[in-house]
Amino acid sequence: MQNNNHPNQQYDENQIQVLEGLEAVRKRPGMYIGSTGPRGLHHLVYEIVDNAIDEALAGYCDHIEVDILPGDVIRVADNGRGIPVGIQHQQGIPAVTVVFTILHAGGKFGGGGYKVSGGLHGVGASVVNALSEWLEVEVRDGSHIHRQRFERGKTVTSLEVIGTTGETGTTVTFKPDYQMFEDLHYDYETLHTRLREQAFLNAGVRITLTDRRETEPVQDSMCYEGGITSFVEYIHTRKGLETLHDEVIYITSGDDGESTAEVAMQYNDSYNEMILSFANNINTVEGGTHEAGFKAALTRVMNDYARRFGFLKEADKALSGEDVREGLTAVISVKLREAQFEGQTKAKLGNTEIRSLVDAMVTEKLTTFFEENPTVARAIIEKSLTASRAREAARKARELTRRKSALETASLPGKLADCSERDNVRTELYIVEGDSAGGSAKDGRDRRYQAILPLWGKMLNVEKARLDKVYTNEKLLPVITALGCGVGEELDPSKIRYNKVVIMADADVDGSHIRTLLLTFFFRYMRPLIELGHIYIAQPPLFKLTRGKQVRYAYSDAERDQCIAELNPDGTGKVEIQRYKGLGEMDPHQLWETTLDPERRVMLQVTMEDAVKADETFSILMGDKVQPRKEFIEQNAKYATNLDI
Ligand code: TTJ
Repeated sequence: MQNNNHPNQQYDENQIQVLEGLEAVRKRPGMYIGSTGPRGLHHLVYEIVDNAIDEALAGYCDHIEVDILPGDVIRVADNGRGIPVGIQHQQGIPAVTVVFTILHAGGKFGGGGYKVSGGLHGVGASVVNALSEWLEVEVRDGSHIHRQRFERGKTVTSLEVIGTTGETGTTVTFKPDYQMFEDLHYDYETLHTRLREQAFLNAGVRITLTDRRETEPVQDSMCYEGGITSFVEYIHTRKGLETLHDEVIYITSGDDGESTAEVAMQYNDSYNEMILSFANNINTVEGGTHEAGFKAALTRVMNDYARRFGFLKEADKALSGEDVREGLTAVISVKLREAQFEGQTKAKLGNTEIRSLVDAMVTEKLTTFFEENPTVARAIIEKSLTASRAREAARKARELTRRKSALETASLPGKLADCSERDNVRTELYIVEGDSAGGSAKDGRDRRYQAILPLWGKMLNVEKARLDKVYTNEKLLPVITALGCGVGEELDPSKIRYNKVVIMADADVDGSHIRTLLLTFFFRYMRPLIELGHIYIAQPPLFKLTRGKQVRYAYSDAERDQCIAELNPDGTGKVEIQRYKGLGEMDPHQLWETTLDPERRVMLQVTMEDAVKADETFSILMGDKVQPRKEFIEQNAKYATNLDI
């Protein structure tokens, strides 16, 4: 009789399980890494680096090296204890092999570090293995160097000793599989930004990124002893913002074994709030309980202090959340055992216990900080009081505009060419920069469900403007009234008059500015419309290619070349190439064919991530501090098209 625990049989069963598991990853890669585009490709690196960071957080590693090798091969090395090479009894194979071949095995072996779960994060090294043409792991255990190689998730060499060493650590080298990804190119800046963020979030861990694809290597080594405090300082320096008080306020709950929370915050002299929140080092773009707890506590502490020390008199209205967050930059980082991620993009923390943890921590420690630093407290409270007064003035200005527009025949903007359908299921609003493009769009559209709003007037500098200016601005007010769903605190997304709101601007610098302006405006004052997926960006073609009666439109240089090849396969005929410099060059029919017709147009749905990027770009482009703007433009000159969202 065969024993169920017979090692060979168990090994066979495991092999089957392994193959089925990793096969599932290759069948539906998107389910495991979100996409097979550039985001998914870069996600592979984060997935591996996360494992090394866990080892660092457990206190056994202080340096992580990430190398981009020729051929876009990635190598991640740490100086931790090394993944265990001993036989894991449950599986009957070495633990390191388990890590790379069994789905969801992760790199955790009981205790140490926090378990990351949910969303696309922490799917594990086996997913990276499954999606790599090949992957090699090397473990240094202080005496031997062990190595194992896999191809497309399958073990091709058993774990072998290949040498001796006095060092400890783990090195993972992999080449993403061209059968799985559309584009295998790694973008240095994308990795740099993300790894810098990880260095801020994990104080004291050194992360070195090196690009070795060209003969001359490019390198950034990042280590921040100050952690998230350094993060806040970095944001203010990079944006060139003047701070209201010298020191970043840092608050932490300490580690109770279950979870930790930390907040770093500092006020600047702008009018914007920037709260970045993280749960288990994952950027929670949609916020969640940690952010809610922080905001609730901040509002309470500020009001209590303002009342207690007479900044607010009995008859005065309380400071609102928006008042106390004006000009605030804050980084919130929580680490917990079983993070639950919710929301549209799984980027919202759901654990309810974290709300009270952060709320209690901020209430207690910020109150103490204010009591011990009355000068700082005073500067912050006075800024909030000013914000409160400005908001009150804004409300009055808004009422005035409302009354004014009620007197006009219709409350819709005069330049709006509305659609005939009133039900907002199918309706679309095209916001068009420039009168000539607006004219073509009006004539080319399907007027049953497509409305056109041409924008005019000077560009508004939102960075310097207060809400009252936004409400009365000639450029933005027509957008607010055309959408009909209110703005700011009074926004009611269910009242929106159009299902899709499409920003349509030229593919040049001015067009890029107007897109950034509108996205920033939506992000700051109508954020739920982005979250609900109402906002789009039109993609007009860049080229028209004609051969005889055949016409093609191309949206990029690459596509242009492809179209030329298709129109002219034998290279004998002549293809006429027209480059569209602006939407104004298209006649109504062309505009319909390329940009308006739902059957043929190319449109991008704006994500919160796009909006955050626009907001940052905007702050840097429009901010009144010249230095970082200059640097930013210089740094991004070669990425001019990346800037354009
Ligand atoms: C687990 O507990 C015993 C000692 O080793 C711990 C461990 O797993 N350490 C570890 C894993 N260090 N580094 C890793 C690791 C590093 C990379 C680059 C990739 C992966 C999958 C794991």
